[in-house]
Amino acid sequence: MKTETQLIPPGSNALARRSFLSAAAATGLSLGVVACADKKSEGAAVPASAPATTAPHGAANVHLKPGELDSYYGIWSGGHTGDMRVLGMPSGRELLRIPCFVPDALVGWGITNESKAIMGTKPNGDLRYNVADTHHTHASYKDGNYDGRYAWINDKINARVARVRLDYFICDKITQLPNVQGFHGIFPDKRDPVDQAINYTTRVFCGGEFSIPLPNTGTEDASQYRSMFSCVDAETMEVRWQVLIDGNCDLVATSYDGKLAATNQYNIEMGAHYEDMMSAERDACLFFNIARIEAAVKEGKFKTVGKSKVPVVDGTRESNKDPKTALTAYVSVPKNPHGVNASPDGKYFVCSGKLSPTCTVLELTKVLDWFDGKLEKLDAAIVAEPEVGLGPLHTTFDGRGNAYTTLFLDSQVVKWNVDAAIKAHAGDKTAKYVVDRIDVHYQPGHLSATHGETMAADGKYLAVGCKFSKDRFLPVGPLHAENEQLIDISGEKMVLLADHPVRGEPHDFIIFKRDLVKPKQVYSLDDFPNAIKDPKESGVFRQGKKVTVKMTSQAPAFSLREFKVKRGDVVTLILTNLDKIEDLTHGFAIPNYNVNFIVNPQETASVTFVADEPGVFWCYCTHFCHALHLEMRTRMIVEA
Ligand code: K7E
Ligand code: CUA
Ligand code: CA
Repeated sequence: MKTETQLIPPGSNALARRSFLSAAAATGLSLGVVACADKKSEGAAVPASAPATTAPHGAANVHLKPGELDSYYGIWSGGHTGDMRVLGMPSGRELLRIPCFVPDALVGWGITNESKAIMGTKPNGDLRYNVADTHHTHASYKDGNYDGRYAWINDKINARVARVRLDYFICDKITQLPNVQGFHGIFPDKRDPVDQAINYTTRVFCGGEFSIPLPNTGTEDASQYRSMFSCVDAETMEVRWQVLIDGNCDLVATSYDGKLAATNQYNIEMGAHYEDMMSAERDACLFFNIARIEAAVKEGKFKTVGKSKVPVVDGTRESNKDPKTALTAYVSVPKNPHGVNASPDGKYFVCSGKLSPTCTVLELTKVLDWFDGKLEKLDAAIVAEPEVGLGPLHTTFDGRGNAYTTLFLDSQVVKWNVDAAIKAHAGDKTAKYVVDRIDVHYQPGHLSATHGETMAADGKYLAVGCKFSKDRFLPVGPLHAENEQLIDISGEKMVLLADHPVRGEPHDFIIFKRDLVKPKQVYSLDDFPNAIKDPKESGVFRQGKKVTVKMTSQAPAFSLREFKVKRGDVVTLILTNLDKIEDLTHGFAIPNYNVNFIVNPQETASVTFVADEPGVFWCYCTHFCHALHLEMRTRMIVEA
C-alpha cells in the first residue's frame, strides 16, 4: 500500500513521529518506576499518563520457555520474496518459508523439474518469471472457520494465484489470470452460493487492480481501459469466470452465506495518474451477486477476451441498473477507500476510508434486499460511518462486537464498537463507539486478530504489520526491517506485547489455532510417479543423448558411488530419499552445474541439465543429516 507515502511530502510524517518520540522520551524516564512499583503491588492501576505501550497488566506472556510450543500458527505473506512464511504465535518465531512464485535456494524451488512445472516455464525450460509481489494470504473455510486444507496467496505483478497445501506446507498449484494486471485482493468464498449444503470453500475470488485495454492493444486512451474480477476454482485452480467492471478492484471480502463478494474501488474515475484517481469525492464498494453470475455463465450470457477462453460476464454500471437482473451493485463510499473486511457475525462488510477519516459499515442483508428489489436506494445499505482517525486502511474483529482499524497516518490502531457506531449513525448522540486507541511503530497497514475473519474470532491477539520500523531495531544500513507488532486484545484496553523485525515486506497475514492443521512430516513414496522405490533400481539409463540417472539416498550414502555421462548429454537426475524418519532431509548439489535441492523423507525430486562441462564433479549432500554428512557424496564423471 504505497499511495499515502506519495501523498505526503517526503519526511513530514517521519518528523511528526520524531517529535512525538522526543516528547515521550521525558515520560519514558518515569516508566521504569511505574513498572518497578507495579511488581510490588500486583493489580495497581496504571497511571493514565502512561502510554498504553507499557501497560503491564493482563498482558499475555509471549516469551515461551525453551522447547515450549506456540498456541497459534501465523501465515504471513512474503512480499517481494514471493513466498509464504509460517510463524509460531504468539512468540513470532519464523518456522518456515514456503516458496511459491520465486526460486528458493534451500528447497531448490525453481531448480527441480517438479517445482518448475508448478511455477511455469518458457518453451526453452527456463522459468517464466523470477520476480513476485505477494500481498494477501487467506485460508480455506468450512462452517465459517478455517478447515486447515489450503491457503492461497497472490502475486500482484504477474497476476498469479498460488495454492499451498496445509498438510505438507508446500505450494502445489499456481494459476495465472488472463487479461489481468495488478492482481491485488484475494479471498476464498466461505460457502457455496448455489448449493447451500456445501458449507466450505469452493471458489477463490481475485481482484484486478489496474485497468488495461481489453484485449491489450496498447491504446493510450485510459477511458477505454477496464478491470476484471476473477473466480478461480478452489480444487482445480482453473479460472471459472471473470466479471468486466467499471473502475478497479482492490481488496476483496466474501460473505458467510456465500452469496456476496465485494471489492473496494479507489479508482472509479478510471484515471491513469494519481491526481485523476482522487478527483472524485466518492468511490465505491462493489458487490458481486455470485449465484446470478454463475447462472449467467451457465446460460451462455458471456463473451471471451483475446486468446482467453474464460467466460466474461458484463458487470459494468450501465448494464446492471435493474436490481432484479443485476450481477453487480456499486455502493458509493467516501474517497479512495482501502481494505474491505467481513465481520465475524456475518452481518457487515467494513470499508476503511484511507483518504476519509471514516470507516463505512455496509449491512449485507440490505444489499441482498436491493438485489431482490426490496430496497429502493442502495445507499441505505450503509448503516454506519464512524470517524476513526487519519488514514484508515484495514479492519479486523474480536468476535465481541468490536472492530480494530489501522490508521496509517495517525500511527495507531483504533478499537471501535460496531453496534455503537450503527446507533450513532442512526442519530443516538450518547452512543460512543471509539473504545480505545494504541500507538504502533510506525505506519500500520494490515492487521489481523486471531481468527479475526472467521466466525470463531476469539479476540486474543492482534498482529499489526507496521511499514516503517525506523528506530525500533538496531540499524542495518538504509533498508530497514519492518515491524510486526503483537497486541493483546483480550481486555478492554489494548496492550502492546512485542516487536518483531521481519524482512520486507509482508503486507498481510492470518493467525489460527494450532490444532486446525495436522501437518504430515514424511511423504509417501506413492505421492511421486517417478519415485525410485528400491536402491537396486538405481543406475544410468541412456536413450541416445538423453540420459536418466536414478539414485536414492539413505544416510550417509547415495545409492550410486559414481555415475558416468558424456559431454553434451541431456541428463535428468532423479533422487528419492528412502529415509523414513521425520526430520531426515538430504540435499544434492552439483558444483558448476547450478544444481542444489533437498529431498525430505520419502520425497522424490529431479533436475534436468546439459552435461556441457567435462570433468569430475563431487555431488554432495548439502543438508546436515548424519555424523558422516560430509562424507555423503557421489561423483559425476562427464567424459569429454
Ligand atoms: Cu498494502 Cu493489502 Cu496490498 Cu493494504 S495492501 S496495507
Ligand atoms: Cu545427507 Cu547430509
Ligand atoms: Ca478515487
